[in-house]
Amino acid sequence: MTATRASLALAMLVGAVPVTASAAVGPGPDSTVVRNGKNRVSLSISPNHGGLVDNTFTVRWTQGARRVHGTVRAVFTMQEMAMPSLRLALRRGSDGVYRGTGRMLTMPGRWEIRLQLRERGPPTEVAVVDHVTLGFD
Ligand SMILES: [Cu+2]
Repeated sequence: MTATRASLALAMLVGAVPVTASAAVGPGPDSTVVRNGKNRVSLSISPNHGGLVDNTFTVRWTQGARRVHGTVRAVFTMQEMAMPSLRLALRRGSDGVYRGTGRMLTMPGRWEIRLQLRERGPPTEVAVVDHVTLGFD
């Protein structure tokens, strides 16, 4: 049995709205919520394992009481080294929840995950830092 520990260490807002918010979770959780004004974005990662394995990214994005309807993509950038960013388009389900699965956290380390919403006007962006550690028991 392989156990991989990962945590979302820090979440912050960047992008069009000049307000910075932060959230810290851990140790070990795989979900977090970031708020900014009307935007409330929750991100869950399962199983949040590093390496060449699939992870599923689930995003619930609301503005006030409204679920957004635009396109959401996730951009993955490793923090410690120069590697090309990876992009994953999330699909909006009939339940209004965005999901995407892929081999995005390809190495252990610290990943910035930028969630970008395009609906109308300038995109709204939220950034989450995901600290992925491989642990073999
Ligand atoms: Cu790397």
